[in-house]
Amino acid sequence: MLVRVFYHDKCFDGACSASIFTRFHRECIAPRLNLDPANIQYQYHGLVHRAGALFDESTFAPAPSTPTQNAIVDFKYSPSPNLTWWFDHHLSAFLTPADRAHFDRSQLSPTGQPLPPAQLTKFVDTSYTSCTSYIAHIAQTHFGFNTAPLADLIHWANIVDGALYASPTAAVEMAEPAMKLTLIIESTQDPAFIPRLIPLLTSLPLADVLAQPFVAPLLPPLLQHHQFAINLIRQRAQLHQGTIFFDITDHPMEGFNKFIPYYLHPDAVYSIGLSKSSFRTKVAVGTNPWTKIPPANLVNLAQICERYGGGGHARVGAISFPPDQEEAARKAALEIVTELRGQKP
Ligand SMILES: [Mn+2]
Repeated sequence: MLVRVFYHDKCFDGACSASIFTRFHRECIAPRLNLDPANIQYQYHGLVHRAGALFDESTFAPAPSTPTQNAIVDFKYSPSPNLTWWFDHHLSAFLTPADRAHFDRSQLSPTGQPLPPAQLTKFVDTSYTSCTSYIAHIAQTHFGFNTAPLADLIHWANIVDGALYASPTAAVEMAEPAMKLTLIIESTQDPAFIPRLIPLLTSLPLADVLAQPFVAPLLPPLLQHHQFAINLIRQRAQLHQGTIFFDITDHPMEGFNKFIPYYLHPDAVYSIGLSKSSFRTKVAVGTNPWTKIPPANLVNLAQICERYGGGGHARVGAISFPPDQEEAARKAALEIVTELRGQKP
């Protein structure tokens, strides 16, 4: 049998979800299908969010002369008749109401009765912090999967996907193997890397995964870049009236850890960063996740960003400008800085 596992690409929770799904399938589903796990081939395919159709139906096609199952984990639903398994925990799990209705029908027998839990193969629950923890829960309660050896992996998938770091130091100093693996997973440009990593995530402790010869050498240059970003933001960040502003457009970079401003200035409430990458100039507007200010007294940053054509959530938002509109981006950033410094929280 061929099992194709489609997972949220360049995401720690996506890779862990693919790994835990594989182990669950091998330990619980193969015996139900009377298959020797040695005769099952697991293949991994990363999925990214993009405009329009997310899936090319042909990628789910049955393999010639081999029984095939397709699974999607930590990513949107597909109504493809060739989709066997689906697990997601995102609010935006369905692209359309028709997809939602298709999913609802998959929970019923041909006569319209709710299927017993052990016959369900498609699952969504937005109350789970990580898809990894959701797969573990369903696999354990519906199929008798033993999740005990995976407790550490599940713990870290929740911390990373929920950004539940204990402190700015934990978020920025990245002492834990899970955070170092996250840094590598989010920045890899090698399409073969994550598929190679996935099977190891549920067969080795995370520290041992990080020590693999194909993993370990990737870390030092990323940590070096991270340290460069910390030093640059340290030089530029100005904290006044609870709001940090920094402009690093003269050092274009594809990304940096968004908790750095609060690591440098733990007393700040808001942070506005102006930065530049190959494809945009970005105004990033955030609230310190560790602020002691009660949520009711905090400004809704999504509303501010929407005024400038951006968006986001109440606590964190962003506005993207084309790379050649740096001055417009700077003007917007400085207006927002003035507005937030005028707030009395
Ligand atoms: Mn996730």
